[in-house]
Amino acid sequence: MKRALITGITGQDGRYLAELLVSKGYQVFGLLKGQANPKAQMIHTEIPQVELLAGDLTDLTSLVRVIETAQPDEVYNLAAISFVAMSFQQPELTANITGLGVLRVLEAIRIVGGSQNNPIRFYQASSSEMFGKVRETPQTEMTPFHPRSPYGCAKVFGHDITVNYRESYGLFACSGILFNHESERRGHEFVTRKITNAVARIKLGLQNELALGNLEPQRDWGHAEDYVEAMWLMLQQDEPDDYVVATGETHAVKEFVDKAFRRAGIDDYEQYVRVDPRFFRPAEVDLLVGDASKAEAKLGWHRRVSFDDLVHRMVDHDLKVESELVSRG
Ligand code: F7E
Repeated sequence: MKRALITGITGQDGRYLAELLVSKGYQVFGLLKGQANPKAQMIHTEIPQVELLAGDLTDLTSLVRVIETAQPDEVYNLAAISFVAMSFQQPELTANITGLGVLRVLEAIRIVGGSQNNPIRFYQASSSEMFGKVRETPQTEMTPFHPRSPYGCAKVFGHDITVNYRESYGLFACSGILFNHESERRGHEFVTRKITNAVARIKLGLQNELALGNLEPQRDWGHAEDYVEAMWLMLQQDEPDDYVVATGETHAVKEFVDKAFRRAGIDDYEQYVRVDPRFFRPAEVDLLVGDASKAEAKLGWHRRVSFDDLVHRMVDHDLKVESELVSRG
C-alpha cells in the first residue's frame, strides 16, 4: 500500500487529491495546522480514511516529525496562503508560508530521507501567478516569470527551490505550474465562487447585488478534479520534471459573470453587478493562458471539464445549496 502526505488537505485541491489517492488504494495522511482546527471534522466526515497529523509549514521540526510518522512515498505540498488579494495585506506571512514553507518541507524530506530504493517523491503546487505580467502567450514551462503580487513572488521562490533541490540533491521533486482551477468546493473569496454563489442568491431573492473588482482580467479556468490527476501523474513518471497544467482557453471575468447569470436564467443581469474599487488589486495579472502540450504528451493528461461545464456545475451546485438552506429555514 502506497503512502502519501498532503499539506493543505483541507483546501479544495487537498480534498480532491485525497479522494483520488484513497480511490487508488493509498494510505493518505494530511497535515493539519492549528489547535482545534474546525476543518478537521469536515475531513473526517468527507474522507474518513485520511489520517490527520498536527504540524505547521512554519515549524520545520513539526514537519520532520510528521514525515517520520507518515513515512510517505509521496508528499504533495498544496498548503499556502493562496488568496492573491490577501497576500497584499499580509506579504510577510505569505512569504513565510507560501515561499519558505516549501523549503522547510524539502528540508524535512532531505532530513528524513526515505529508503534508498524508494526515496520520497515531492510535488510542489506552483502557480500561473508566477507568469504575472506575461512575457509571452501562451505560457509554457519555458516562459520567464514576472510575478505581480507577494503571492506570485513567494510561488516563484517555491518553484525555484524545488528545482534547486532536484538539481542539488537529486530529489524526485516536481513542480506543477497549475493555471486557475475551480470547483463546487472553491472558497467563496475567489472570484468564480463569489460569482456563482451570488448568482444563486440573487436568483432566489436572497441578495440583490454582486460587487466585484476588475472585470477585464482573463484567466485560463479548469476544473480542480482534472488538475489533481495531473499532480499524481507527475509523481508516477520515471524522471522528475515541471509541467504546465491548463486548458489553453482564456476567458474574461465578465464572461464568467455573463455565463453564470444566464445559466440561472437571468439575462438582464447588468442591474445586479456593481464595480467596487475595493476589490481592485495594487497590481493585476491581465491575461493568463497556458500551453499544456508537455503534460498532454508526457503524462497523457487531458482536461475533461470545459469552461461552460465548469460554470454550469458551479451555478447548479450553488442553486441547490442555497435552495436547501432556504427550505430548511
Ligand atoms: O481572481 C479578478 C481578480 O481571486 C481572479 C488562486 O487560486 O489562481 C487563483 O488566483 C481574477 C483576478 O484568483 C474580484 O482581480 C474581479 O484578476 O479568483 P481570483 P487569482 O488571483 O487568479 C491562481 C492560479 C493561484 O495560484 C491562486 O492561488 O478576478 N476579480 N473582482 C476578483 N477576484 C476576487 N477574488 N474577488 C472579486 O471581487
